[in-house]
Amino acid sequence: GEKPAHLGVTAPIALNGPTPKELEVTESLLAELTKQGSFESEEEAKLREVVLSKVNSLVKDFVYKATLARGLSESIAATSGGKIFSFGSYRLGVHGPGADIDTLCVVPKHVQREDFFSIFEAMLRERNDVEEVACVPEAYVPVINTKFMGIKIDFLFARLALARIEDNLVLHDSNLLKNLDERDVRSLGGSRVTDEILRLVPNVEVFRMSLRCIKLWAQRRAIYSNVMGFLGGVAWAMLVARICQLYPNEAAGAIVSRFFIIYYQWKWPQPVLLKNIEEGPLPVRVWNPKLYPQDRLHRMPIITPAYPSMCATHNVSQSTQMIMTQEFKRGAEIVDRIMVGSANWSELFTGHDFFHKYKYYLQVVASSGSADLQLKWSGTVESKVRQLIMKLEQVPTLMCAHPYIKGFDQKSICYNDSEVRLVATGNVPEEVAKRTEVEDLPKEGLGADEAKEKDIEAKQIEQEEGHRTIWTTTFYIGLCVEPRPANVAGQRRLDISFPTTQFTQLVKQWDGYDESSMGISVRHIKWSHLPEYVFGGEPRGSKQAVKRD
Ligand code: 3AT
Ligand code: MN
Ligand code: MN
Repeated sequence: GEKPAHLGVTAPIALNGPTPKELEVTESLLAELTKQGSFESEEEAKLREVVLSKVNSLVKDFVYKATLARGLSESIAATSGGKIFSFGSYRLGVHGPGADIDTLCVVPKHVQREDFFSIFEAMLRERNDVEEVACVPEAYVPVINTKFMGIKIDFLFARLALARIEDNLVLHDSNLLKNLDERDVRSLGGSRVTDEILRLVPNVEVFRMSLRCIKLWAQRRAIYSNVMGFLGGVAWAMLVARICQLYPNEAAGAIVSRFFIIYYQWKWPQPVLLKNIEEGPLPVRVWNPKLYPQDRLHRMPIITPAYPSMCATHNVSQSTQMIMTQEFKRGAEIVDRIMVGSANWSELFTGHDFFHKYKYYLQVVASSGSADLQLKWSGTVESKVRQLIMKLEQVPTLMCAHPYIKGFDQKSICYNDSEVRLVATGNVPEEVAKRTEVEDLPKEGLGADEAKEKDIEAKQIEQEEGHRTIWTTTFYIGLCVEPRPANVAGQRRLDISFPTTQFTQLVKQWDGYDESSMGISVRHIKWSHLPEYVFGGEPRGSKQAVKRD
């Protein structure tokens, strides 16, 4: 058919190119992004290419070996092929120094998923240039996390219903998804979405620079987290891509400016779409609020462009939507001033003030007796925090329950049960604080081995000295309470016992929950009782100096 006149579900808003002023702010944006460390070095970029070419041969080699191991002939093995596709921030071209390379390994039909977690895993482990091989075969999207010549790689696996995987294979055709295992369909999704986003933006370079700016801003403002009900990398990318479609000839500085104005005023729950939602060959659901009541609950729907289209933002709650809207407004105001020359880009990237903002905070502590357990237990609790947020939103006097985007990991040496109890409820006594250290748990599977090593180390100390090591991960939720009406005397009571009890019951329903080795505690504390570590070494400031809601 004929190429459409424009990309996107509507015609562009404007076709003009940048004004001299817009070009100038785009240049200063590039300078600021560079200064803020958004770009990797040339050496690192070259190293990534070397790594990718080695990984590509390794995957072909894996297909060859797995084909022979399945009893097929040497000639079939030699022509079975195999191909890698990158996705995530590296594929989009917006990755920072030290970012991982998300890599999908595509194999022919006779190579099985078990082969990936045995033969391929062994091939990784036997290499001298590979460290930290961690398999997570039971995950929703099964993955091997590793480090190849110092570059982190997440390996996904997809087996297609094809006899051989040619070098020129592309994953665009939805018919490729027919007759596949659900896990293969999900694993292909990340790559198909990333490629589709790139196909749907009019100018990839402009898109990249704009997205770098938005990612940095969202990270600094603590609104970059899909799990906690904000947006993750894919959703931010789609938001930026839509603005690029609406202003196809604009420069990055102008795209960022329109981004804030448009999303501040966006009529949610009107969805953000990069193209019309397609039907396809699978018996799976495609996002459709007319058909599915569940999809009508999405407050800020941002829909992935590759079949089967899904909502990338189903975790957004009333509170997180409110916070993001405030941030869009702040962004619009600052960029307005940048455009007239009365502010610099650095102001946009100023850090959040989450730990200065509220009078009361909820402190959620997940605790356990081993690093390995803590990795899973804290992940489970983290994934349920948004359920707590939604329950808190039902409390009449609570206007907003604002989750912080990450938990704080610590490790405490305890001498007795009473100390253990105090640590597990967030009341770390002064003596125990001296025996407590910040201990970042290896996130996202990478370093499950590392966690086991830590456990062995802790067990040795315990046996020698009779101590117990307690791992804790603490999450914070800022509480915004309705101001007491002037004519009503006395304290406004805030009763959150119901949502917190429901939450602790919910997390304890987890399959792996074990009462004797895991703890969960929720309590509310005043701002002045926040522990020092949340301020990240900065002075916490005086009570008067901060504005709190
Ligand atoms: P970084 O530069 O790596 O921080 P990114 O956007 O590449 O940013 P990730 O590597 O975490 O972020 O994720 C890349 C993609 O992998 C995004 C999403 O499609 C998929 N993905 C990430 N985490 C999960 C998960 N827990 N389950 C399913 N898919 C995931
Ligand atoms: Mn990544
Ligand atoms: Mn990754």
